[in-house]
Amino acid sequence: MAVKVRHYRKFAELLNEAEYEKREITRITEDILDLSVEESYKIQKELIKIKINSGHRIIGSKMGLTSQAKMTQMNVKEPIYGYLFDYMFVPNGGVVHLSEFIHPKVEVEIAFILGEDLEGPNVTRTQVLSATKYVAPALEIIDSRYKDFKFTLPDVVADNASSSRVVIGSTLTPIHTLKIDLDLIGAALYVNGELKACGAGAAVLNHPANSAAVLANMLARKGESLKAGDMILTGGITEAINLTAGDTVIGQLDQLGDVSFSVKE
Ligand code: OOG
Ligand code: MG
Repeated sequence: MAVKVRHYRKFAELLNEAEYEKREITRITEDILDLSVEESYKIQKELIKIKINSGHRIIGSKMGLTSQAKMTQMNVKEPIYGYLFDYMFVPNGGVVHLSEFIHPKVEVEIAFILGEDLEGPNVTRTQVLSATKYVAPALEIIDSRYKDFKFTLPDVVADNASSSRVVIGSTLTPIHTLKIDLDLIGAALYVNGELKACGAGAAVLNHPANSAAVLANMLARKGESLKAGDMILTGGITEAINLTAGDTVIGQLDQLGDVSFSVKE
């Protein structure tokens, strides 16, 4: 049974309410067993419309499930994208409260800020690198609206790729000043001074610029494109780490610097 068009809105409303009320819901694919990825992006689109209609503004986009560590952790095999909104922004060194979330996790990522438009199809990593103005260290807080943080690919697409909060480091590094290429950049994630996960930029589709290229090419299939000034999160380099009250989280990336936040009750 395919999803009837009128149902996209219903599932989008359910996901939005779950985020707003911080309450888990059952997976859409428990209701609609054969929900396709294409249909799930239509639900995501309705969800984005609901947020825009309630006065929120898009501040960037994100790729998800771009590393083997993330794909293995979530048992999902294809990259996905979603959108970041103004209410998700947490200043570097800021505080979040556990009460804002259902079951949050954190990931260390590399963010790109474009200096030129990027329009697919066939965008390459080289084109991404020449269109990028700055790169920055980022921490993404993801918070699936689904019970026990478990989902299939279409479920997580519909849920705006689990987007919840984003922290960007205070230093934006002009990409042409990098002395080591982004695939060789080391990334370490510390919680309360303890190393929880580490990896290198290459974990993200061999090079984080490939992730932005995949995004541009996925958007092109929908007649959309990336614009100068856009921020893109390229995806978790390592597996995501659960957050608890009292945590101070620091992401450290070679050349790009640090990014941090803390979690209170
Ligand atoms: C989906 C979002 C994944 C990433 O960086 O891989 C993501 C999830 O794992 O809940 O943001
Ligand atoms: Mg992420």
